[in-house]
Amino acid sequence: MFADLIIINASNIATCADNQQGAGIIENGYVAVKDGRILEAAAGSPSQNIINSDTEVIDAMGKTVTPGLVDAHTHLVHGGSREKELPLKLKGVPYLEILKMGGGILSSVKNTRDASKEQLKAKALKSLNQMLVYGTTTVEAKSGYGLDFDTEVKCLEAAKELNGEHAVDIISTYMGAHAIPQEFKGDTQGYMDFMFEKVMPYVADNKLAEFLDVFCEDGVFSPEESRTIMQKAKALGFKLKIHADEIVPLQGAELASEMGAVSADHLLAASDKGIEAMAKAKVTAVTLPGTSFYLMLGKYAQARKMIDAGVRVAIATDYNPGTSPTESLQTIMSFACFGMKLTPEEIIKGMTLNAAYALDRQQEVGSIEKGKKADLVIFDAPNVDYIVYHYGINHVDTVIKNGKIVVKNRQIV
Ligand code: IZC
Ligand code: ZN
Repeated sequence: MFADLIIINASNIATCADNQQGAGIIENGYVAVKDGRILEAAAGSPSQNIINSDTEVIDAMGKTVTPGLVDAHTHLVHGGSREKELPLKLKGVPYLEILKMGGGILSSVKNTRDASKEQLKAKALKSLNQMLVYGTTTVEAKSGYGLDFDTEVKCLEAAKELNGEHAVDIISTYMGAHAIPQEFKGDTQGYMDFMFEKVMPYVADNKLAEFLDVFCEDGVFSPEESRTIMQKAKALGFKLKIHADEIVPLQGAELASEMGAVSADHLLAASDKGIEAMAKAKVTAVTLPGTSFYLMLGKYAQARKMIDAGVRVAIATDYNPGTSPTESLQTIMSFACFGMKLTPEEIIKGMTLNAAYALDRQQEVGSIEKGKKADLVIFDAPNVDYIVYHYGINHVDTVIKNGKIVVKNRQIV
């Protein structure tokens, strides 16, 4: 069998295979691709038996190959931006205080309701292009800036259409439980009933989202309310995610474990018991160190403790207009390293295989192993450590999606 494409002479290949230590590094090797899938990856040179005149050969001398990056937590589709809140933030007004004043998420809700689907798609498309150029080939996208029926559906449809139109694969999450909209102010139960009766069945029936996520936080949804929402979601066939223990410790990690969530995200204030429960229930931790930085919280999720406890730790951007306005997982690598003290190999695995686990896509993407999707990034860096060490710039040279070159010399082709 002849390969369609082979990357040769790669100085490092981070396979991120599950059974390997660290990022499963192969030195001086090649990766062969056939029919959009990984054919083989190994040290040395490929056998001439898999190369013919139709095989495209890329020389990656001095470069590093990783799986396509997987961004397991973003709020991709939204209207507007929140740079006007910077002075408030700098004055020290807390995030949850700005939300209480009708700003924060609720100001993004207004902008999202005011935008047409085409406008939302155009804005999200720009972000998807940025992501791709920075090496992301799979992204999770939450709704949650509409809250009313029409706008939630508009945002989920926008994500679904973009998934069909753009190289980046989009996995959708319904997050109506992101805030209580102004029209239900003081009536959280009323808003929950509205979601249960009107929105969730429609989203499930029309396959607009695979996951459901809840913002379990002081002043947003209590642990009891979050549990009820998750139970309803489960009954409708949604897989579960939860914004857990982001700011105030509310035993969100324990709740995620009890409910069998696929992931629990944020976890800055997770308890030791919660971390143990996650290990036992095999809930993937999605850490979002860019958000810790941006909220100036002065602390990060205890990723080392989680890894030592046997929790699978993913790392994502949390791309959103309020607490992490960046599409770049490479930027987040710096915070994961210097904030959470993770090693570059742990970081790469956290943004590939472990992130795939957080999206229940571990069979399809996240590692360079025979049969998986040929989603690959060639970084202009001699090793994985260098990508993290030399921070603040884009090291991507080439991105391959489903076996096809989609970014070359940092440009979308
Ligand atoms: O828009 O503030 N934490 N949701 C929960 C967010 C941050 C996004 C936002
Ligand atoms: Zn989030």
